[in-house]
Amino acid sequence: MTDWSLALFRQTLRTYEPYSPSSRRNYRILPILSWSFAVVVPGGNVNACRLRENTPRPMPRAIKPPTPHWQTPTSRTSMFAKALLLFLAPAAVIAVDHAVAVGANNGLTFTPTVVTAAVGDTITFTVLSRNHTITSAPFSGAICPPPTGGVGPNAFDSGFLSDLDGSQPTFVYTVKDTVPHFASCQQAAGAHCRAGMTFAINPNATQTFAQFTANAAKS
Ligand SMILES: [Cu+2]
Repeated sequence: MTDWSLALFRQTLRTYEPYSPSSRRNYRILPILSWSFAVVVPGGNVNACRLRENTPRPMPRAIKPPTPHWQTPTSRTSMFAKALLLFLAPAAVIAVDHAVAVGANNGLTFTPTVVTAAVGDTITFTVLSRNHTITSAPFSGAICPPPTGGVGPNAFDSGFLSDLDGSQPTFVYTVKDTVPHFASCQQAAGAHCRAGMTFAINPNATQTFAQFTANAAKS
């Protein structure tokens, strides 16, 4: 195809640009023009195809690729949160609540009498009869009644909790260390305490629950 015919054809295509506002009408005209070029100019159709390939087409609607998860700030936050959870998980998993009944079956008892607990564990005392306290006491000496507020580091004292109305009140102690803690009841000026209403958290070989109960009975 000569330069002038190519130029003319380009101009024709430009004139009848398929995407111009009057494109519907031009679509009808364009094949006729193309055909005439094919007849008049050998190779015109091939060039028409080439030209049409070069014709700008509407851009496909942009599809934004998803941002890689390692680049988004939220992802970084969630990854940090996951790492933190993994770090904290062991502590969260091993924290246990130990249930202790106080005065079950109208007795002067703690059930169970001994709890082995880790730091962070909780002990939930539920008073099932009468009116009692859960008060930390010394291992020996003046045990009964244990003093108000309890004895020793990380002492505890529930105060009087009455089940006389059937409300079954509770007291929750969170374990803060692993040293032995002993407890009893303040009721009746130490009578419950001396009668064996005794309890121990983490007793050991030198400070046993049996010895504490024996000490209480004598106090
Ligand atoms: Cu009591």
